[in-house]
Amino acid sequence: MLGACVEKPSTLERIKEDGVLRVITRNSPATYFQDRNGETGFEYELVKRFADDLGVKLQIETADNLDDIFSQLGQPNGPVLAAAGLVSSEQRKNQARFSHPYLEVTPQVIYRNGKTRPTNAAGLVGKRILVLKGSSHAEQLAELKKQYPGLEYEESDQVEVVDLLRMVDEGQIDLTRVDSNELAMNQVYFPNVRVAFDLGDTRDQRWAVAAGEDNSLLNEINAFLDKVQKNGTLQRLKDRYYGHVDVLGYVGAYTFAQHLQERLPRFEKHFRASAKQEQVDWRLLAAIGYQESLWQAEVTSKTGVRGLMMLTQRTAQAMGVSNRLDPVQSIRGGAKYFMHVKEELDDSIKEPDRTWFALAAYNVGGGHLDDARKMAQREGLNPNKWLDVKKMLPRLSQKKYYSKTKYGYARGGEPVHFVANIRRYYDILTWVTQPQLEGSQVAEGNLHVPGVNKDKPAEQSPQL
Ligand code: BLG
Repeated sequence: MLGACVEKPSTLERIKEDGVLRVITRNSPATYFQDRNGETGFEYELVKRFADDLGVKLQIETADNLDDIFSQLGQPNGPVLAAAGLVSSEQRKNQARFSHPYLEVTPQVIYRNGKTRPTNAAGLVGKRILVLKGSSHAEQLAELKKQYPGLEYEESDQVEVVDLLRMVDEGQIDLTRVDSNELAMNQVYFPNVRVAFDLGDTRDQRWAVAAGEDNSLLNEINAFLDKVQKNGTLQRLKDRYYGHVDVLGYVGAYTFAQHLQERLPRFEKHFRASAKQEQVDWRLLAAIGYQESLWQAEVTSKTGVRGLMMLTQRTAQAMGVSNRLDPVQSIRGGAKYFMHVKEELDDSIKEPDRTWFALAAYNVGGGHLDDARKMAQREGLNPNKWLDVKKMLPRLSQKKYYSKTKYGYARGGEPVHFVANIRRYYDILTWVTQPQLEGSQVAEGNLHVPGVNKDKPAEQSPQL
């Protein structure tokens, strides 16, 4: 019998047999962390889709630094795939094989607004520079040092990119060098952080598998990456994680970061208290408050709607709010009204869409929202899906459509922007703040960057 000659299973066959894809990554906002729904992050979401396609479970492991990622990838019983914002380099090609690219990034030198801005490599000399140990940034600075012997920099494996940006923001170091996507994601937390200049060529992020001959997994990865590139999934993920600056604009992103530090702390305990009362995520209430008033208590809109949560007179009365300009009353009334409109929604609308519909109703009223849902139904769209109904809402301001509806004209474009902005703020807030802790005291200024604890040295940071 030739039974003894049975071939060793390929890596891909083994993964399918075991039913598990073991992936190594970094615990950082641009890769993998925990948010309100559990595990998340750009790399996590991409690799989760890959595991789903393979029909296997995803098992995430985290390494403290980049060198560890590559050494663990080579272990016989180690993880089979590294998805950690990696860029291939000559040095790394001996340790691993890299996939097709999925994200283009540009290395950028970061400085603090108000300090002298270096504009080229020579401007790095004489500055306090800190970068991630073992990173391609460190590798390239080592190269630059040959040309500029006066260039000094430090490497650390005790920090993540968020720490580096925070240290620049707070003036503890002069400069760092990070990839453009990491800055894009973090810009909204650090108002003083600015790009000095792009240093180096645009590079591609890729997944890595262990060095060797077996191409089974790598081929499958490449086919998957090509597919998500073509079907738009990749673009949607990029927009969700790195699109803040595009959506908010540079000014909007700086402004949000500033307001997060300067305005939110005053109201945070009130958002938390009302959230607890109404059984809703406080960060969603805070996001509504930001959209409505940029966290300002004494505002009045052109249409006479007032206060931090922008209550109409009618809503205020119905919610028992006697002074709309009192932020505590406004937040309480807004929270109560939000939950009220949510409960009024049709049972057929399920989460997460239910939350987006409730936001739209908060802004445009339940009647107009119903009109848009009916329109969706007539168009063969799904009246329970926000993605479909939001296409109909702007029609409520066109006579040929609104004249045939029950509630008539409405500025239907407004709730579409309203919901989109709130979702964006909500995402950002869930990345920077901790969830409402059970029975915790309501604390002020509880801002928190994922993976980093400001009060403790980085090595003691909780693994999220
Ligand atoms: C909302 C009310 C809804 C009301 C709709 O208007 O106000 N929401 C609140 O008071 C919280 O109750 O629905 S209805 O009762 O079914 O009619 C429709 O009238 C508020 C909106 C209006 C909007 N902001 C909260 O999102 C607003 O102020 N728009 C005008 C902006 S500006 O004047 O052009 O700048």
